[in-house]
Amino acid sequence: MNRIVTLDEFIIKRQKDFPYASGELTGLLRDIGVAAKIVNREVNKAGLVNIIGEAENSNASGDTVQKLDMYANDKLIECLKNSGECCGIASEENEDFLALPSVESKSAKYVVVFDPLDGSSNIDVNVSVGTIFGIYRRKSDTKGKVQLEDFLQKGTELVGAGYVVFGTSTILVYSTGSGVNGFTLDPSIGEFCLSHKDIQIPDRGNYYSVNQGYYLKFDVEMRRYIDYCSDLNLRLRYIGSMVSDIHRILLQGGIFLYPNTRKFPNGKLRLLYECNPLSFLVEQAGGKGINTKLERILDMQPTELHQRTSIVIGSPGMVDEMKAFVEKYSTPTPYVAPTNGATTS
Ligand code: AHM
Ligand code: MG
Repeated sequence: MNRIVTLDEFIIKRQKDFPYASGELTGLLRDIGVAAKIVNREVNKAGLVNIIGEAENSNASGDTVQKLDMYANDKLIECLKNSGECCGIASEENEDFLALPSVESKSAKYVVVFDPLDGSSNIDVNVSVGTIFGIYRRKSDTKGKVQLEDFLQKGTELVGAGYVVFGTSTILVYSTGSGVNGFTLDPSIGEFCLSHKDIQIPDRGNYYSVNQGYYLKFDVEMRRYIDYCSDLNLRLRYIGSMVSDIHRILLQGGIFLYPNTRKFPNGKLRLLYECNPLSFLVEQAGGKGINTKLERILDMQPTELHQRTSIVIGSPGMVDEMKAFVEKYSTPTPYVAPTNGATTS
């Protein structure tokens, strides 16, 4: 029988591979693992809320029943606050970032960005949801308070990122920039155990993932590409939790698209909380992530915390092919005649 490797053992072993590592990132990852177990416990019993008795937002003991996404948000903040390794947090659920007080007068050097429960519209119907996180080294002076600039860093500056999918089993996938590994929670021992070692995304896959209900609202080149996927008999899979769709694509190959629509001219998904961490992981596994302007997601300079972007992400061969479609079919910028009397050649 193979010996089980737990998430904690794995993280510590990885730290030993870096002789100058101080253990702070290690501590942070372990704290995120703990938060994931707490959220998992609550997600698993979400369906029981109605049986236990949800009246006027109160449960049987009179406590206020929180929406699960807010619960996950609070638990992550709590764990990171107590960790002492993190000086600031930005969450999809909070308007502004939070500066955390130092623990034992220690000045922490990392900030964490996260989407506490991605795909939360799926919770009530027992469909997979997930937590996404990204870790940056702070840029501002560690003596002062954390600043907005500490969060508005390009994805290329990520020192680590990951997600937890609460699906048929609970899986935590993370990378600190040297490969991607996945850990499945064994509920009988309460440990995440290494189950997906050194994940490599296939060059192509049989799946495409897009909300085809918006087809008529996409730009023409995107519609052509989606028609092409359908012509190839690729299988359409769209869960409505990006993290779950990306998990399948990471393991089996494929492409995920959330292009700009008329309602969301810059795309819907959040650069900081969803697109950057997932692009970091997909790139670490050999894949690609770009926007519909064909810019690499990780190279985008964020200008605000809740910035949105379009995204095309997944198997490298398929993202390149989509890129070729956009280049071929996108409408050329219309010629504007000079108005100042200057002549053109
Ligand atoms: P959320 O973070 O509020 O849950 O929204 C993000 C989710 C993604 O997980 C998913 O891919 C997308 O929104 C679904 O949006 P739509 O219903 O427009 O297809
Ligand atoms: Mg989300």
